[in-house]
Amino acid sequence: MNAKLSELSGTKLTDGFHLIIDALKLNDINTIYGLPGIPITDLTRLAQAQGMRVISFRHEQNAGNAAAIAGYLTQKPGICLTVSAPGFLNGLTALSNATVNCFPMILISGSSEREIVDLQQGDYEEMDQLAIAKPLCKAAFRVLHAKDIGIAVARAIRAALSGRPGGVYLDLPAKLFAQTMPVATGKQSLVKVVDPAPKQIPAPDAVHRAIDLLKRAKRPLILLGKGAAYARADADIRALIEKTGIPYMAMSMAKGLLPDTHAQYAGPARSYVLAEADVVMLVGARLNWLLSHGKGKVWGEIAPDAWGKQQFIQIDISPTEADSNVPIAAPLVGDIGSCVSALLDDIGASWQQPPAEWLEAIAAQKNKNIAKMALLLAANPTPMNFHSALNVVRDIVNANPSAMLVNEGANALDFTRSIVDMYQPRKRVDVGTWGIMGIGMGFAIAAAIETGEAVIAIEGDSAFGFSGMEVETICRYQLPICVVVLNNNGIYRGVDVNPTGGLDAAPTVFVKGARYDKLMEAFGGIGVNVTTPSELRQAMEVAIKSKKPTLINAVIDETAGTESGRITSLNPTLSKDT
Ligand code: ADP
Ligand code: TZD
Ligand code: MG
Repeated sequence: MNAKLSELSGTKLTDGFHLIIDALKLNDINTIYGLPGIPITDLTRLAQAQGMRVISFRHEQNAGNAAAIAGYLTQKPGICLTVSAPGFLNGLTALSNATVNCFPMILISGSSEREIVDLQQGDYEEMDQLAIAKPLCKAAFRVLHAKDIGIAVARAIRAALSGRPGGVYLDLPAKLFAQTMPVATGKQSLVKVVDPAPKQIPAPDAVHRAIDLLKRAKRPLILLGKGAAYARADADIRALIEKTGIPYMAMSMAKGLLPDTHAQYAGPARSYVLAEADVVMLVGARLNWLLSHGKGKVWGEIAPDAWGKQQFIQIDISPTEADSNVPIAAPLVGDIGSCVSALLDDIGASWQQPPAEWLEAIAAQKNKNIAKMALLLAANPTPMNFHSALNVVRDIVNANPSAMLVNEGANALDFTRSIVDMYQPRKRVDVGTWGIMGIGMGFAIAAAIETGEAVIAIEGDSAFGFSGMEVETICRYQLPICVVVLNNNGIYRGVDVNPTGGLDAAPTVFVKGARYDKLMEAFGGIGVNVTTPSELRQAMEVAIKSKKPTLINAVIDETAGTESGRITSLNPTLSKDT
């Protein structure tokens, strides 16, 4: 029925714009991270008018990263909204990264007219976006008729959240938005998704098998990954660890699931326990490159061939994760909440603590490493180095345990991960599975929006550059974000020279003495330049207290970093003969 006819007959109409917003709101999705333009400008306006929070970014990749981490932090898919072709492609990196990291997210992009795109007749921002998105995310859908919007949004939500979470692409051709239908029919077409992430209960024999193996272990270890943090089974995970007395390790985003100061935390003895454990129980962590594929190299350090002889229990929602790198003796397939609670039921009252020999060996190793680190942290060299700067951050996080910590860079990442203790679950978000640069400001913005907590972003100067323009967004929304740029004049270090003697700087080196703090001042935020730990401490304390957008340019010794941070071993080296 066209608009005129409906007016005549008195039927009120709705359109594609309204239906999309109604469908999201019906499913308790109330925030959109995006960037306006044809054909979705009115969608952003209408969303705001209808009471949704619309956070408008300067580049879609940052909006996409914001949506992705919002998904991780809330267990609801984060929404990123972009224009067609280039905007879509800008968002796609974030969608793909979300999928790789198992973060639930939906990228909604406007697209050009199907008829023109399919005949390749050169429409405005023409691109077959659905085909491009498909291999890079968990699921991709296109909606051609307004009556299908409800079901499409439902499918997208279910695909993002169920099983292993991930990124979903929703393609909305421009014509869809203006399509109308009677309000009542439109309402009926919407779907409230029931139980979008159904529990997956593990099989009892798989639970017994896991417990059996754990009981026989002489040197057991529990390894928590970000899947465990995402699952929000915090109390049961803690109970399992404390009841069994088994030492545990946390992957970077699982830090704080139990406080890093917990007596059973083996983090400071990482290399030792990874090499020496005989049975390792993985809880929402994959045996990918971050764990040397379970085969024996730990962050570049070659462990004795113990890894090959280790036995694994793996708790994961994805059945095909088991045996992906090494044989898994006891796969436990299900959601982490159900699996951990089944394990707790099964261990019974008469659990034997792990052999004292193992616990003592870990404690000795841990104490040795902590003492070594304490010396480095206490030193106060000039210029400031990563350790003396991060010693301050460590204290600030200790004093503000509910603050969110965002972290990217190479040395800036690796040192922060090992120096800054976390105390609460899901407070640390970082470069994740890909080790991707550019998540910084997007993650920081969504962390502030979704949690309402103060956010501390510890950034390498290179890492910061990937999303630095979003300081304007931070100022515009007046977010309580304190960005600390650990500025060592470049990628890894600032000391490389151009071997030809030419005028171009070496590829890893930036403008010396750059003042990133001025960037924040340009938009009305607080910028501070610091060269000593006490100046850094003062500036961070003021920032956290004031909740004002702040950027601290922390001048770090440009010789302090190492190539690739702590993953030097992954770097192919030049042959000496070439
Ligand atoms: P990390 O990088 O911290 O080691 P990974 O991203 O490699 O963590 O692994 C996370 C794992 O957690 C993935 O294999 C994913 O399938 C799994 N996972 C995510 N959510 C759940 C859940 N609710 N229950 C069970 N497994 C989950
Ligand atoms: N591009 C993208 C998207 N991701 C990447 N990981 C890289 C490039 C390569 N890369 C790293 O792995 S770390 C890094 C780059 C460019 C920056 C390191 O420099 P930094 O940190 O200033 O951020 P440090 O403290 O100087 O090591
Ligand atoms: Mg740097």
